Amino acid sequence: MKIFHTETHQLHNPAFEVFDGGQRVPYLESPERLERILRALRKTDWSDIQPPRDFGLAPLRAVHSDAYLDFLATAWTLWRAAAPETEAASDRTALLPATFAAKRDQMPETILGKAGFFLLDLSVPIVEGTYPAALASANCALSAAESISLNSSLILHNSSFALCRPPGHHAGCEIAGGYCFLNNAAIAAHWLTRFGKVAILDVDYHAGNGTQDIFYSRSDVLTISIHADPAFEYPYYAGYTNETGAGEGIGFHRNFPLPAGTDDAAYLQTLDLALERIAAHASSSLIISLGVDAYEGDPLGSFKVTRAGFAEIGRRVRTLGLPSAIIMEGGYNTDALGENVVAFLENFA
Ligand code: SP5
Ligand code: ZN
Repeated sequence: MKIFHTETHQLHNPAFEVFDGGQRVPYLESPERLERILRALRKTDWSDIQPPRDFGLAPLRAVHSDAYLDFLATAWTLWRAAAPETEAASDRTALLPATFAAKRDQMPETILGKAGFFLLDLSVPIVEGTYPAALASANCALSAAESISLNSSLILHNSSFALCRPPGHHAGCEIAGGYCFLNNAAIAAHWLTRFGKVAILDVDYHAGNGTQDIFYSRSDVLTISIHADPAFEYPYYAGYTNETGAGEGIGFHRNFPLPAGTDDAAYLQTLDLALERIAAHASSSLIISLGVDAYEGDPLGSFKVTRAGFAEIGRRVRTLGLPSAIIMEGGYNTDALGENVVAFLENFA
């Protein structure tokens, strides 16, 4: 399997995030996550790991607004430049606002004001290397999309994996959140629409609110998310059953919220419904947002999906028989992360 990966992700390494309850904790979405997955992949005999190609900004501009991309590109420099001369450099290790936009019809002038506008929560501190790392992550997803195609067609039954971070599925058209800055899966999916209809299946434990936002009014990209019920879990304000698309896109978004404690059997039952909807879409390719935070031992999750569960989820998704680009999202049990990802991917190797 072609796997796209670069060390550039290491540049995004904030010292902390702020948890619900106010604790400042070490950043869970850490470079170590990918190191652990890489180690597990190197032990297999089917991993062909290569660096991504640079696709430039055009594929990003197709899903994110110019104002947002411009913010990400300049945020760190502007934030450092705004520091008073008397301030110690150590007081400004990240750009993280404390005020957020409840309404989005005014754009403040200062970088701090803009940060509150473009960030959703306290899990997306911007550091010096955030933008280059996010670009590299998107290029891994685009390279994975490109690798399931050849000249002007898709290669049947072919699969690829983007081993990338920061993840993407919480990033909307012009908002970062939930460790995500650029929506890698959405960028790859839009790129693949040149070959026909696309489906996105999001199995991360959290609702894919960013992906939902980006394709909500479109019928060419079907978006399906299976996740913890937002009534009790992040991202709280999207991911409900009654959100099914708007305008042209009505019927082309589906959420499958599940309760805390969801085990393999309950998860797989819902997966089968999701796969039926995807089969009916008759897309020419599939993007899988692969988070493994539904794992029973995940520090952010409440589900009880096992390693064997991930293997079975992968096996059933594979039965769709679609050219598939698998994009890495969440998963925070670093000890189990590599083996869980391999258990899923093996079906596609
Ligand atoms: C890509 C991805 O998986 N993003 C997840 C972002 C979740 N952020 C919410 C963090 C809430 C922390 N709550 C602490 C509960 C510890 N048991
Ligand atoms: Zn997640």
